[in-house]
Amino acid sequence: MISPESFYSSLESEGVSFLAGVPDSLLKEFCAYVDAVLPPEAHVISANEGSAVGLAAGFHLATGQLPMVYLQNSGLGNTINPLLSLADREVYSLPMIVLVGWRGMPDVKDEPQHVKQGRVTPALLDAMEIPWRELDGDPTAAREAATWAAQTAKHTSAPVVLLVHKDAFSKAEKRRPAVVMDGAEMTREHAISVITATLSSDSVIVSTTGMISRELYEQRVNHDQDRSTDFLTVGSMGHASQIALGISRSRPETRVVCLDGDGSVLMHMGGLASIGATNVGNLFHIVLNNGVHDSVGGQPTVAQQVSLSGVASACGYDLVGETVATESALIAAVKDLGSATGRRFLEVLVQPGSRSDLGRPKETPLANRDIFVSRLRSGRS
Ligand SMILES: Cc1ncc(C[n+]2csc(CCOP(=O)(O)OP(=O)(O)O)c2C)c(N)n1
Repeated sequence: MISPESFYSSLESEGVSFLAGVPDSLLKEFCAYVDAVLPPEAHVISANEGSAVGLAAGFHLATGQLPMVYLQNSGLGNTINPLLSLADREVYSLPMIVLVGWRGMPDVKDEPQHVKQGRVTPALLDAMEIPWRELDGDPTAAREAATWAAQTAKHTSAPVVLLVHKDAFSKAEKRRPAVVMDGAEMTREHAISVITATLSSDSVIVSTTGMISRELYEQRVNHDQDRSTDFLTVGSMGHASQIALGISRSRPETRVVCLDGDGSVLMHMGGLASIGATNVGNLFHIVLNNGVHDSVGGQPTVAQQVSLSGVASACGYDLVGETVATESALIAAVKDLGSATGRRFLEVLVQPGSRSDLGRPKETPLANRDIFVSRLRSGRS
């Protein structure tokens, strides 16, 4: 396996002096290490993968030095525009190493949302004419790959990709202790159970990528609750609120709830402006803010410093509740905002972490879609 510390030191000796990215489960040990050792001026956990490319571009323009961007291949789509229309040799020709966690690699079992993305990743990189190499767990090959990537990026003055296999990295030699949001008393899973128990049972729920959807699903199964009201957005991180908006605009009589995460909201925060500017539909947007990307290793998000409620107010939501951190305040706020109309927002501070035996949805995304739409279109919600 590759030690995060020695891989980082290979990169450093090749002149890499700035990193930006969105954390990934396959890269989590490397991400934890750089998050622990790099000062803020040398590392940014960015809102989305495209903005990480932008940050890397700006760093290179300002310093002439070589940056690295890291991401999960799910986020490759977010990078395509800035890689092709900014960093590409035929545009501004900006060198950078792009470290990509390869979820859904062929012959490695993975979740449905990763399978196709994983299969087409090499072809996508080829189509983008970006040179790439794989990084399995071999430490010597990893050192050579770091040298190859840095030399190629500098020589061509363009992006190069290192595609990282599952289990390539060993445990981080250093990691920052997790920060708990001020006053957060509930786990995310408990908050979800309180929310679902308090909402009116005809509410339709669109939940975001990662543990939030998994915990919602588990809770439905464990308590033998109706699952036909839930759309689990297993992929497409950051878009759950817009799926919910699309539903609520088209079915204004339906109570639509979006269960979002702070990392997901930040990823495409412009969506909040679209919700605030909409004057049709009944949408209750709830953000479970644990201040971290919990689903992929717990790396911090800037939602530890940013008031998401303040952003929602500024975007023009009809009603923004006081941020809540306790069970009693959550119940009161969900009753209050849940029975109101228009576009409403509630930020819930929760603790990081999840159960180690948390399951995954047993139904396929297609089966989830089918039971969801048949319920939704039947008018029972
Ligand atoms: C475009 C994209 N980038 C990255 C990922 C990997 N990923 C899955 S869940 C997640 C973190 C979600 O964080 P948040 O919304 O705060 O929810 P939490 O896991 O903390 O509950 C990330 C980065 C992804 N699925 N898609």
